[in-house]
Amino acid sequence: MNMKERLQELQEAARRQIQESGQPEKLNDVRVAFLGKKGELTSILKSMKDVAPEDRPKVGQMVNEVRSQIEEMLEECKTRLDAKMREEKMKAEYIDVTLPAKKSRIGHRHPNTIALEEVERIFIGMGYEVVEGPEVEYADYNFTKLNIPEDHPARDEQDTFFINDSILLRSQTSPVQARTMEQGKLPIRMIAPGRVFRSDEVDATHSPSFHQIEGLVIDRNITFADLKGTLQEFARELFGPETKTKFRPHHFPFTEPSAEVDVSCFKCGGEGCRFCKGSGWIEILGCGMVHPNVLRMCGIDPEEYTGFAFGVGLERIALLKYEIDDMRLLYENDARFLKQF
Ligand code: 2NL
Repeated sequence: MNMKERLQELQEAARRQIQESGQPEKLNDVRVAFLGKKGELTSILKSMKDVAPEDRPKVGQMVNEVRSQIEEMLEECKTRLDAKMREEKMKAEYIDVTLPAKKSRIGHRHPNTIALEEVERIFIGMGYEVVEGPEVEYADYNFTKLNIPEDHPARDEQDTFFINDSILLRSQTSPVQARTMEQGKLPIRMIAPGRVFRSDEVDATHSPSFHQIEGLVIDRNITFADLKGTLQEFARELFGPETKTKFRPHHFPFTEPSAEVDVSCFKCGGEGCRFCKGSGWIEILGCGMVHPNVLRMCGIDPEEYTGFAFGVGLERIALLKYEIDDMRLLYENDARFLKQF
């Protein structure tokens, strides 16, 4: 067999093996078998010494042509195999993006937070600012500046958590308002929401730590009529447009005159039901005209400025609005309870 025939046969054998390889690894074996150091083509090159010297350039050229033919076939086959592999991979890893997704289970707001944000929304709508302050306070801000002197029974009544003689856990959020008044920027239209502390036993309506929202308006010519109108509007927005309010005289040391506010029962509309214990009214907050002593102690001239203030218990609002009958449920954080609101 002459050189040309050997080379043709070799090329043919390579073509067949390349076609049959089917996998990139096998294809590599074929490359080694034909083009490698100990491969078929190399051994042909080694037998060049048997070729007549005048034929060597021609035979050399043929060898090179066969080499590049085989390389080309290898390359083309590799491209084809890679494409096939990729396609198979795509099929195997196919994701149906139209399938329904796994429901992500996110939490949601606590009923206290829902109620707080509702109250904030109402007052922000009336032009109020939301202001926060420290939970650990000076007795001075918590009591003295609010017209509750050293020997006043309210200091005992409120059963306060004292840290020392002059520092305590605030028993109301009014110290935030006292601090705001002291800053001297008037007029003031603010609410102060936040955690407060009183040394109470835990039961269905009491907790040693609960939340209050207090409101304060200070300007020239603020009257009890402004107080009534504001709280009437607040009650309507919170409990519905049919809600009526009733202001009953009351006493707070920091306001004069003072009142407690009842709203008509939003369950029975005032007829009397189990919810309002037959009276048709539900007590929701305390309020009054800021006492001149408070204004004076906070650096405001009571001859020039007047104001009103009010305080509501956040938990009380949440319990009423969501018809929860035990305050303790609000603190247990049982997800089965919380997810109902
Ligand atoms: C209630 C009663 C009230 C205030 C809080 C207040 C604050 C300042 C001056 C005057 Cl800085 N008053 N706050 C006034 C009246 C009542 O809360 O029963 N809260 C649950």
